[in-house]
Amino acid sequence: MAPYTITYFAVRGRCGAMRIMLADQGQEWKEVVINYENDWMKGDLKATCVFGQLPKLQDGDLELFQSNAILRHLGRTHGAYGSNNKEASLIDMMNDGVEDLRLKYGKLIYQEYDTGKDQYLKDLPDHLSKFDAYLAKNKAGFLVGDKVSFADYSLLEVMLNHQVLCATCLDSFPALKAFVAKMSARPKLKAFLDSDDWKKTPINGNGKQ
Ligand code: GTB
Repeated sequence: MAPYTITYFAVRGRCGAMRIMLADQGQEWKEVVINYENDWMKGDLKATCVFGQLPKLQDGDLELFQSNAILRHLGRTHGAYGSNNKEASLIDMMNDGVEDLRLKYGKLIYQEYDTGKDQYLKDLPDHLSKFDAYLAKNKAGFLVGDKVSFADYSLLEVMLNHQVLCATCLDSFPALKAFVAKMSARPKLKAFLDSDDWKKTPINGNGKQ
């Protein structure tokens, strides 16, 4: 039986990275898909959520909200949180950097897609250059240390979304581009990214991408 249950809307959204991580770690999980207009807006699930929002991860008797807390929990559980305290702190730092970009991306998608896309794409290289420079320092091909971490999954997912937004956006960033290619080629991850479960699930809740 799948040890994990993810409860979320029918999008990748804030569950993309955790699904990528579970797939790469060879884990199974169950999806509970919530219809936004009916189940969520008219039902009583929202009132049961700690912050009134999804996603929720159920792991045995642990019920967890906040997507980054979920990533950290899965990182701790599956050995994807560095090899020591120092690496764990650097992984936290990089994941916070990914979160900053994820929030900017979310603002573009949900609030200013029609008016802000040109400016967003002008600003994007500055953000991407920071990840590129950091990755270039680590010959192992991960953000931190010599094994994959939850921050790598999170960065990969945000980069995949950005490649949909702008197919050429990584072209000036060789370390970042190589990172995306190498991560995407990990066998279990590749199988998941090639699956309908991934490909047919919309990236965002408003159809913009
Ligand atoms: N900090 C939290 C985290 O990281 O988990 C943020 C969670 C969050 O923003 N959740 C949104 C939510 O629950 C869903 S992600 N919104 C409902 C509410 O606040 O009442 C964005 C989103 C919006 C809409 C859809 N949709 O229509 O399918 C999908 C995803």
